[in-house]
Amino acid sequence: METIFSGIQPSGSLTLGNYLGAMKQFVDLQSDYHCYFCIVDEHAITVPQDRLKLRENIRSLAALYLASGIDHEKATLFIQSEVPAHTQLCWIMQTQSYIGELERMTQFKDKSVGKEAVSAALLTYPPLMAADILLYNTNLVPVGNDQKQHLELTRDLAERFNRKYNDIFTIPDIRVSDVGARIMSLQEPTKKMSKSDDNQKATVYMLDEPKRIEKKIKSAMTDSEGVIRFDPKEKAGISNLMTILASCTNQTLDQIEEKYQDVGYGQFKQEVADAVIEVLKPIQERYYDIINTQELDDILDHGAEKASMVANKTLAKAKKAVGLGRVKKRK
Ligand code: ATP
Ligand code: LTN
Repeated sequence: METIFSGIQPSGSLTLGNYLGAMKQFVDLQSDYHCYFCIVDEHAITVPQDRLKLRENIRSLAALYLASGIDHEKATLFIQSEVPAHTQLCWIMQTQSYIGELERMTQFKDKSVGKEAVSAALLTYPPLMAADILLYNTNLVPVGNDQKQHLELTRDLAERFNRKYNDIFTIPDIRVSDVGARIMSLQEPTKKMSKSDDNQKATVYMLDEPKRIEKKIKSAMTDSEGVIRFDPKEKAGISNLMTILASCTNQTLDQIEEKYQDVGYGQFKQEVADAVIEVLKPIQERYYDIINTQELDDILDHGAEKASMVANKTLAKAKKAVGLGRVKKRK
């Protein structure tokens, strides 16, 4: 069986974008692959975080993985900072990374533009991501569209390392889903829906109450043409709502275009809201059942243990390949 690794940052409350672009796919994949799903808290602190909020977000994210349908008996669910091999291999991967290529990353540029002080860790975010993936001999990484560039760099770094030292790392393939790969902001539909957006109206959170979801979708930005047609350039708002509906109801964009030919925006928005609520409601119910239980801690403890066993083996090989530490004599 092939191996999948993916991670989500506990940098805020999860959004509908995170669910449709990431988690929903993870759930579908867990039966066919060996899966590692990680709460990447060390990535989250590359930008300032409130420590109490971060703690809360880490636990909440773990519960949302399970509530969305991740089965801890099939997949390994764990917290990045509880497996020290990630930062250790990251250091080695940093030695293989050029400052120029890191500075060219779109995410780095976006998150550092206009800022006076930017952490060095924001720049070295991709080698940590490469370490995450390479530690588990990962074959496939499912991510949203925005992470493609980081994945391409991971492949470059792994190939560079393998050429220079030993063939230690498996070169991972990227998997971006077609529908739901990029859910856009409800208020500025040319920008992606993001959990760190300051405008609450722009984002549907996975834990938003049904009434709030309905209100947000009803006030989503659209256009004045009055036609439901997929055209992300000219009709970004309507196209985004179509993507959301397609992804929530497993319909194609063509099917939606056909079905809503003679329907007004008001009714269309209502149907989008209903579809989103239907997807999120059962997840929310399971979330509140799990969030305060010891079982959640047990699952995360067990996950970190299982992940460490595999990660430490790869780390040992990489250290040996570059000549770190000692070769211990057997007694
Ligand atoms: P932040 O806003 O803090 O940078 P984020 O909301 O973009 O975070 P991440 O933790 O970076 O979320 O991403 C987790 C996963 O969710 C990734 O696979 C990412 O590609 C996916 N994802 C995030 N936002 C969206 C979106 N709007 N549409 C589709 N997928 C998304
Ligand atoms: N950078 C990713 C989160 C992430 C990740 C990973 C995704 C960290 N490590 C390894 C896939 C594989 C993000 O911001 N979405």
